[in-house]
Amino acid sequence: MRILILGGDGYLGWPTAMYFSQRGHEVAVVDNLAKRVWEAEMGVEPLVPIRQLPTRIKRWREVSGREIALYVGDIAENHRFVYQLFDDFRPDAVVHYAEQPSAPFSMADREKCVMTQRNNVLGTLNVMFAMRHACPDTHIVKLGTMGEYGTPNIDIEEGWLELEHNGRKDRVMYPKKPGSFYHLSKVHDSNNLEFACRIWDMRVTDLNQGVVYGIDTDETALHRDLCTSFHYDAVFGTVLNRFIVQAVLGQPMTVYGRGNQTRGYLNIRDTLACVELATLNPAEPGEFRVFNQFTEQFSVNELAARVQSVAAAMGLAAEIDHVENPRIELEDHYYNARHSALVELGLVPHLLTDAVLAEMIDSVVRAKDRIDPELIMPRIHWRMRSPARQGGD
Ligand code: NAD
Ligand code: USQ
Repeated sequence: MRILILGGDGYLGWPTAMYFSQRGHEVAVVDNLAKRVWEAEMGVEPLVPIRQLPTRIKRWREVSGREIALYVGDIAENHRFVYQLFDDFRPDAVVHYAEQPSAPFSMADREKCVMTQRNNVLGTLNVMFAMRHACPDTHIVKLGTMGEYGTPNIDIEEGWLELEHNGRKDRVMYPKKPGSFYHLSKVHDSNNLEFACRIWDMRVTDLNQGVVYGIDTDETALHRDLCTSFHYDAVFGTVLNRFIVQAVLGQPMTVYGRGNQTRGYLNIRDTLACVELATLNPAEPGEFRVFNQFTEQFSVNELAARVQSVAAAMGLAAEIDHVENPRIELEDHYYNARHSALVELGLVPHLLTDAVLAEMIDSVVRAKDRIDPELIMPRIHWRMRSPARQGGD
């Protein structure tokens, strides 16, 4: 297949590009390198330096003998670039990762909130319109997030809900209660894509992905220049990746609040497997298909305890600290989310075993000298101060 990866310089996009390339697909990546700018703006760096995208592609060619095509451009702000891209590459499938992915970043101030929603929502709209023009039958696999649902007090279904009201029945999109302006941007995307399915017969799979953890995939492990960007800072780092780094550093793990916040999690290797399953089994024309993409659910306390126990077995005395929660989120709540569609398509999950945790700890130990302890504590709070007190907006 001809597969276009939007956001191909990112944590998930780059390993996905190599994964499909390794399996004989014709792959092109698109990125405007914005994440590298946002990192610079926030003063953070991935744990291990990552090569420039053209260098990674060159190294991949040397290591695998395979080509990955590159398009550098902004899908949100440059619609002409997007139209040209689709006219030129004519993909059979599009995997869309190209968004600002951090909840804390989107909550920092007005500018970052607006930038996040503008970038994410307009990028997806430009892609929809360009696909309608150049390749209306192409399937789009869009990365959404489990956080679109929030933590409702009822079971979470896969995207849709059968409703009975005053004696009548309907099938509606599952109600959303997201917890940040970033997560909200994904809700807006889902609504726009579902509408495009209804009016243009687009084929869409919305992957409501849980929190991803992990450092290596089979392809990133082939050469150190192929590694992907692993963040542990309080802006772009996700919770398990952060806890591993904190354990290695000997700094207490930062459980926010009471720590009973429960989420769906998956290994980065399963992200690739799920995206492949969705791509090889496309949605029908007019179908807005939603998969909840995670393999296990844990509370933050459970994750911290797991890391602590594996670290102890490796001679690392990891402590757990309950720090003030910088977010506004339920800390004690019901959580039961269905996630059977991908398993029915054949997903065999990589679960969070002690061996997986030990492998991650080992990798981080090798890069321990590069950890900057200053980047650990959260500085962005959901309870924004008033502009007058903050001296800005
Ligand atoms: P990432 O920031 O590492 O990758 C996103 C890439 O998209 C970056 O390289 C960035 O430069 C690029 N990009 C952003 N806006 C762009 C634009 N307008 N034009 C072109 N390129 C643009 O993020 P990630 O962790 O790899 O996440 C990828 C996707 O998966 C995101 O949509 C994110 O919301 C979603 N997701 C991630 C996780 C996770 O735990 N990492 C979980 C659920 C969903
Ligand atoms: N948390 C802590 N301590 C930390 C960091 C986080 O207790 O040091 C808690 C948070 O309060 C939250 C949970 O861990 O309750 C998850 O936080 P996270 O930062 O790992 O994940 P989140 O902000 O939800 O965002 C990440 C990705 C995002 C993706 C989302 C999937 O950055 O791109 O959409 O995971 S989901 O959470 O399912 O919506």
